[in-house]
Formats: sequence, structure tokens, C-alpha cells
Amino acid sequence: MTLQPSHDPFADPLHPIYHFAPPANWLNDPNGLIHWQGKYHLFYQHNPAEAVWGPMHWGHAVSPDLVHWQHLPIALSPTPDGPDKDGAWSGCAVDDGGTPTLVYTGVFPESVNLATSADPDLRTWTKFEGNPVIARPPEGLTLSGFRDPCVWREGGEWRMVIGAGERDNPEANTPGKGMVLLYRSPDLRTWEYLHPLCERVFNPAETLPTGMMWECPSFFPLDGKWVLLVAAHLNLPVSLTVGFLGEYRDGKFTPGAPFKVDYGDRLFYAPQTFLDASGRRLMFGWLYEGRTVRAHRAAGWAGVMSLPRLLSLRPDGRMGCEPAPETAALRSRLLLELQDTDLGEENLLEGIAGTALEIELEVEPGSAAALHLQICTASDGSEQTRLAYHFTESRLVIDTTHASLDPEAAGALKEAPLGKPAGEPLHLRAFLDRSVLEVFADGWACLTTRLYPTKPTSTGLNLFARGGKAKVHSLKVWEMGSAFNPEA
Ligand code: DQQ
Repeated sequence: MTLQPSHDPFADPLHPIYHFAPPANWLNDPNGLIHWQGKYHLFYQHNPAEAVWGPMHWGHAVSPDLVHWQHLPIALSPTPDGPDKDGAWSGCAVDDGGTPTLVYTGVFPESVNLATSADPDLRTWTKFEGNPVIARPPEGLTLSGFRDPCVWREGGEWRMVIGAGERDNPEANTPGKGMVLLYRSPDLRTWEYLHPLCERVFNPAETLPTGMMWECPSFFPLDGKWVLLVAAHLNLPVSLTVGFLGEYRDGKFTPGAPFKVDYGDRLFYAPQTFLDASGRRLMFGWLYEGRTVRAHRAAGWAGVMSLPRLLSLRPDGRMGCEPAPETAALRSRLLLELQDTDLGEENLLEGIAGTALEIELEVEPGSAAALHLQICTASDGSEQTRLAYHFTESRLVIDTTHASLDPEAAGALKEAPLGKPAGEPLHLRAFLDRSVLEVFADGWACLTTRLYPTKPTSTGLNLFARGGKAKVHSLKVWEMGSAFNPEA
């Protein structure tokens, strides 16, 4: 039975309007991303009955342009007595010689399963009668998890990685580690385990500890390198998405140093990537909520999808990550445009207000020590979200600890070290969508956060510099429109 909240979540002033969200209740990981017959399909982990995680279904939506969405009926539900009786967990979609095929996790126990569709619009799915196609982890491994297949075509066969991990074992003196396991198959139905594609010991003393269980791996080539993204958890203070750039040869991946895919940590989690028809590598991630479970239940919704992000390999060796160009189609009105303007103590955004905005800014430090962008500022100053960029230390900081008077939404301080040489201009794009804030800096650094202002007047904006004058090359502010287009 599907329970719906008695009110429309889209009428809630904290519910996003231009980020994808389900009709109601709970969303987590993006699943089965595929560009099929000219349309973008987004599946997602969904509990249609409540605004909390629970028995997982695959929600489904379609878009003609990657940013405007139409909700479709649920694609996968648990089958009583089937290998997914307790939930259809995360997985991917592939084109099996013209047959759209979902490769997903069934629980419990964790297993790999298939479903295919004969519809051009992918509305209905038939589970493979031979499910599960992998019933258990490989012999000899004692895993803390075995889930979230990511499948690709390589050398005339299918390859797959599965997220896994090993807990530490003090008796055997073996440390815990995150792992992804590599498999191959001629037909998606029979699979041979090869070896771990990548594993990494969890060391809590490291600058970026990577946990004892890697969920939702995404493994793909990017402009000559290979990228492994994993949702790292177990024994971390907070889960986070970690990336590795490296070399892949003869079934072995040699990763470089781990990096944060988003400096909002858990607030951008379990991303999935896919190639569209033009060969672009696009990524969506789950934006977790920043308030209590009680608040989720009261709101009747929880979990939002990120904007589509376009990945690239940059000349400086970093993974580039920017909003897909299609996000420009979400702009409804240009509210402000300035060029070559000094930025000092005076607020350049005086008179501009809103809660669904894109702000794009290119600024040179000049003599300033820091740039401050304050959003969702209440008229009495009692609520405010604060973004600051410190020019000399090259640090981007977002502070949501004053964003809300609601005790159920404590806020957090998140920081991205941009590592820029002194004097270089900063390029920022900030997407505010009511309770969502996604910030993109210099074409690679992403920082996602959530904010829950309570006051109708918490719509004000301030932009100023401290410690001297910065030079704004360009500043644009747009009001954004809805992602839900009935024409889609
Ligand atoms: N969410 C899914 C799992 C996955 C986790 C269950 C990551 O398949 O490991 O909802 O958020």
C-alpha cells in the first residue's frame, strides 16, 4: 500500500523546485541512469510509503533535456519470496544488445539480480526468472557488505564491480578495508569472480580516511584515465564520497590519492555516473537531509537529487565537476548583471532576494582578505547562511550553523581547500533551491549543503569583501524555474 502525506510536499517552502525529488516520501541513491531513445531516465532508491528509509523500491522519472522531469510509475518493487523480498537496492542500467537491462541488488541476503524492459519508455520491467544471478559473495571473503553493481562492456564481454568491505579482525590482526570486486560475464547471467579491482585499508589517522565498506562504486574511463568513485562508510565520523583517478590495465586498477568528490561529505552521497548519447560523462548524487528523522516525517518528504554534474579530466590532473550546461534551461529571469565593479564593504546584492536562485560570480582578490556571500538572511538577522572565500588561504567555507532557528536543523560548517595561487580569480556558481545549496568553484570543487530557514523573511542576500577591495569581473543572479514540466 502506498501512503501519501496529507499535504503536497511541493507546497512546502523548504521543498526544492528545480532539483529532482519524488512525488512524496523518501529518496536516496540515483540508480539505473540511462539515456534511452533520446530521453534521460532517472531511477532512484525510494520508499513510497514513508519519508524515512525502508523497503526499497526503484522510483522512476524521465526527462527530455536532463533538467525537466516527469514522474513515472515505480519501476521495481520487492517481490514477496523473491531474492529482493526485503528491498530492491542500488544498481545500474545497461543496453544489452537493444534490451534495456537493470542490474541491481536484492536483499536479504545481498545478491545480484536482473530485470529487463520491452517498453520504449521503460515503464514496465520483468524480473529475470533465474534471479539471483549472483547469490553470494565469492568464497573465502568475509565481507561487511556486497552490493551495488556497476556494469560496463569491455573487450566483447561484460565487466562488473560490486561494492564490498572487510571489517577489522583483531584476532587475526587484519585491518578493515574498503573494496570493490571485479567480475566478468559473457551474457549478464553467468558471472565469474576475478579479483578485487581496488582495496584500501581503513586508517583513521589519514587526512582522508576511506572507511571499511565501499557502497555504490562507479568505475569509468575519463579522457584517458580511469575513475573509481565510492560511497565510503563504516567507522568514519560521517560517510562521504571518495574518488580515485588512476590507470586500469589487464583488469587491475592502480589508483592515485583519494579525493573528496564533494566537500559537503555525506550531503552528496552514493553518486552514479553514465554516458549520454553525445559521450558526456554525467553524474547525479543523493543530497541527504540535514535535519532529524522527526522533521522528515513531519515534512512528508526527505532526500533530493543533485543537479546533473558534468565530469572531465582537467589539464591540472584533477577531476573536473561542473553543472551540466542544460541547467541554464532552469533559469527563468535575470535579476542582476554587473561587470567590472569594485567589491568592498558595501552590499552589491542590496534589493535582491529569493530562495530559488543561481548566482554566478567571477572575482579577483585585489586587496581584499575575504569575500562574503550571505544568503537566506532574515530581515532581523536571526537566520543566515554564510559562504566565505578567504583569498590568501584559498579556503571556501560554508556555515549553516546560523541558517535556521529550528532546533531540528542544527547546521554544519563545511570547507573546501581550493589550493589556488595567490591573486588568481575565483569562479563560483551557487545554486540555491530553498533547502538545497550546491556550490561549484573553479570548475572542479563542489560543496553541497542543506539549510532550513523558518522565517518567511529569510530571503535576503549580501555580497561584500573584507580587508580591502576585490574586483568583480562579472556577477549574475537568476531566478530559477521549476524542474517539473508536464510536457516532458
Ligand atoms: N543505499 C542502498 C544500498 C547502498 C546504499 C540501499 C547507499 O544499495 O549501498 O538503499 O546509500
